[in-house]
Parts: sequence; C-alpha cells; structure tokens
Amino acid sequence: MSSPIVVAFGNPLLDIQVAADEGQKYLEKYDLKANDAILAEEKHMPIYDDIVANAKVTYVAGGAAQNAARAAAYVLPQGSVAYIGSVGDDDLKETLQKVNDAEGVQSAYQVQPSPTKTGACAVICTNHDRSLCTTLRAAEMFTPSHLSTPEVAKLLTGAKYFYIGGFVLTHGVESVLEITKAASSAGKTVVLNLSAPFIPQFFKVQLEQVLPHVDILIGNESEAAAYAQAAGMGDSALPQIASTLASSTKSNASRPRLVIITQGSQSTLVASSSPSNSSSNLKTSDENPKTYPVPSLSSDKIIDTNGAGDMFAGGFLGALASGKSLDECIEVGHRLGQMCCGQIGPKLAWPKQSV
Ligand code: 26A
Repeated sequence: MSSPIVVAFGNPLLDIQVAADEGQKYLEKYDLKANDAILAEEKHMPIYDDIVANAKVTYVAGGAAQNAARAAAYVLPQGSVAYIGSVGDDDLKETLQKVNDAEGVQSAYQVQPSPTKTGACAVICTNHDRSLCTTLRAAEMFTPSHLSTPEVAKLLTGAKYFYIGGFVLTHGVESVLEITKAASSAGKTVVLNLSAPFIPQFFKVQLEQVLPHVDILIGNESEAAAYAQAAGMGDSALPQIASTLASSTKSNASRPRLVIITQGSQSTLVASSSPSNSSSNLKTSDENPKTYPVPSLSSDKIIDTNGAGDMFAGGFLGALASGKSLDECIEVGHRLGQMCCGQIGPKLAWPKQSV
C-alpha cells in the first residue's frame, strides 16, 4: 500500500456526550459556557464520573484533529490518512482505534503505559450549542521522540499534507515545530486549526512560533475574535482579522497563505496573502477575502453540532489533497460539516455518501 498523503496530529480523546434535553443542568452545575472548549480545571474533574453515572451518555470517537482525519479519509482513497497522538493502554484507546480502522485512518499512536488513561471530553449539548470540557491525560504526555520512531518517521517523510490541531499547542509546541518546519522547508502543505478561543488567548506565544510555517489557517469566528484581542487588534471586523493573519510572516514565502474563517450557518470567509499568485488549484478571485455562503440546513435536521467544524476542516483537507479547486474544497467542507450536524457527535453518515 502507498504511504498516506495526509498526516494529522492532535489529542486523541473519547467524547462522552450528554444530549440536549439534559445538558442545561450540567452546564450550570459545572459553570460551563454553552458554546466553548476548555481544559478541565479542578472543579470540573467530577463531571466525567457524574455524567456516566447520572445522565444518558453516548460514547463517540473525538479529539478535534482525529475527527478531521476521519473526515479527510471520507473523501480520499483508502490508505490516504494517518493520525498521530498519545493514548493510554486501555479500552478507550481500543474504541478510538476501532473507529479509525473502520473509517480508513491509520492510528500511529504513542501508547503510554498503564495506569495512564486515554483522554476524555465531556460534551454537554444544549439546543445547537456544545460545551467541551477536556481532561487530556495521556494526550499531553506526547513526546517528540515518537516522531523519530521508524513508523512515524516514514509517515512524515511520505506525507504531503500536514494537519495540526491547535489544541496541541498547550503541551506539544516542540513536536509541532519539528513537523511543520520540516514540512514547510520541503514545500509541503501545513494546515493549522485554531481550535478554540483559549488557544490564541493563552497560547499566543506558541501560536506565533508555529504560524510562519502555516500555509492554511482554519478557525471560526470566536477564535478569530480571540486572536484579534490577543494581537491588540481590538474588535476588528472578521475580514480584517483574516487578511492580517494571511499576511503575517511566512517561512515558505513562495506559497501564499490562506486563512479560512467559518461562522456556523453564516458565510465562510477566505483571505489569501496573494490571490493572484496562488498555486494552481487554490486561486481566490479578485474578491479577497472571498465569501462563501453556507447552504441552508433546516433546524430539524440538526442533532448536535459537536465536531461540525472538524468535519468541515477535514473535508476541506481531503478535497485539497485530491487536487480540487479552492471553491470545491470549501463546498466539500460545508457538506461534511452539515452531514456531521445530522449525527450524534463528530461522525459522518455511513455507508459513505458521495461528496
Ligand atoms: C485541549 N483540548 C481542550 C482539546 C479538545 C478537543 N480536542 C483536542 N484537545 N477539547 C475538545 N476537543 C474535541 O473537539 C471535538 C469537537 O470539535 C472533542 O473531543 C470533540 O470531538
């Protein structure tokens, strides 16, 4: 089998999801915002046992970059995608690996010895919002040494597209820099997801270290706004934030940077640092940033929004790796994001639908 062309790196997590009818109670009990992604603090730690014992929960494979990897695999031929992250030697890992196997993602996990457990995310749904509260456990024990193991070194050499979940910047900037610097100097494509407002807010230093090596930056409106605040741009409008991020320093200057900002059901924005000089399949038009309306999705078709942004990003990436145009990549992203909204958790429709 040929080597995967896409490699994603992130925090492998098992999602423990509470449905919307019971969500409000847990938001209040644990002082969580309706639509947010945070690292669990001391006061949140009982939430995992609490929801398992007292709520109707669904277990679903999660971890933002792992979700995106499965979405990329959905649109690419078998064997195209691999995923790197750190897990415990436990049943949670088995569950994640089975889902990756079933959906065509090669799991190149670093496995921490017992009793370290695989990370988990409490997903509290209310209406169309989702609150993510994560305990990283094994995920934050990832070490750069894993990148030079023969299996992973081969994956990194063979791949052409690298997807980094911004969430790993809380603990893994050294590994991220190793992956992205090598990729960027070899002329390969690096995609970074901002992941959550707290990343630009509290991990700005790490973000600024990685940004020069990023060809395509993906985020949503609240992450972009958090970046603007952290970067001293106040409440600048989204097009300005996107254009500023697009034109910030780049190590591989021969290739322009794209910044993609999603806004749920509102239009997606794409800014390019150099629209006329884009590589052949990624040309934007004269409109910069360009706006892409999101097809409408009726409310009764939405089960929950957990993972929709990841599926957008992974769909975009898969389409990009198959040589599609920018417009087509955004369209595939929108389609997979919406498909995910119709499932419980970060899932797509199986058997596979054509996208
Ligand atoms: C470091 N944190 C907070 C996280 C995450 C995370 N993935 C990586 N690191 N917090 C939540 N997630 C995942 O985001 C997906 C939805 O976008 C959840 O596991 C969920 O599947």
